[in-house]
Amino acid sequence: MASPTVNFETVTRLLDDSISNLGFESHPLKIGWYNDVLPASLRQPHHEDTLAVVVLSTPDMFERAFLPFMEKGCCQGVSDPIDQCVKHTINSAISQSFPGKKVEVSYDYEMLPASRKPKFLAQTAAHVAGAAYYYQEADVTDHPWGDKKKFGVCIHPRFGGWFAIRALLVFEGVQVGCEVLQSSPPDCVPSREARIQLLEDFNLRWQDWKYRDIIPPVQRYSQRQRDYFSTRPAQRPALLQEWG
Ligand code: GSH
Repeated sequence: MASPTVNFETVTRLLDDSISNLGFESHPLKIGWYNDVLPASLRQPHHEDTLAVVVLSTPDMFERAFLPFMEKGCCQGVSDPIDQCVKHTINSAISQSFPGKKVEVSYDYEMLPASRKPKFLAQTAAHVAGAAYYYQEADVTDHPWGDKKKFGVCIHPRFGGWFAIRALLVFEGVQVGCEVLQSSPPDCVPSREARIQLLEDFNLRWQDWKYRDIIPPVQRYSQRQRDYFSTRPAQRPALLQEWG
């Protein structure tokens, strides 16, 4: 059977057939949209018309992909089981959905060896793909923080802050025409006051999860998932064992 044509319209449908029931979402973009907002040193080394996809994990990822992955016992003793699970899920989806296609995958935790810079800027990619608005200091008029830097944060229109950006897939050699128009991510935190609240909650007390509720989400992480991520990585295997 001939493999289906990969283009801007079909790419996320093909991918979602494999990963949406495991708690992942995919959003297409053109490399040019990403490169246009970044300085040369941070751009992706691909033609501006190249097709790419940003992959997010939603609250379901933990119960639908991670716990079953751990139950198979293939990650005993590794220090990065979440990253391994995400990598395994995305690699399997690529081989299943795009057999024979060259897809370069960068994960959120990967650094470039020479510069030690991240392989891609996850929040920028999610924003330009229209997946989640990246709220930054510059989005707050007359911000009250002087020269105390505040890190920005992405908010998803359905999950608020209850999601994570996991990977950028670049479909080398697949070019997107100029008929594809970029959509802005929904601006779900439009007021100055709420943006101040968001950036302060994220920068000063991210561990209490409150910034994630800046909009009412359709779903949050389960108590089990919160307990897992609130536990230090070294103590997480004991927690998994306790859960049986
Ligand atoms: N590298 C470790 C592993 O692979 O198990 C730790 C992974 C980890 O805790 N990642 C965080 C995460 O997934 C940071 S991206 N958090 C979910 C969230 O913050 O929503």
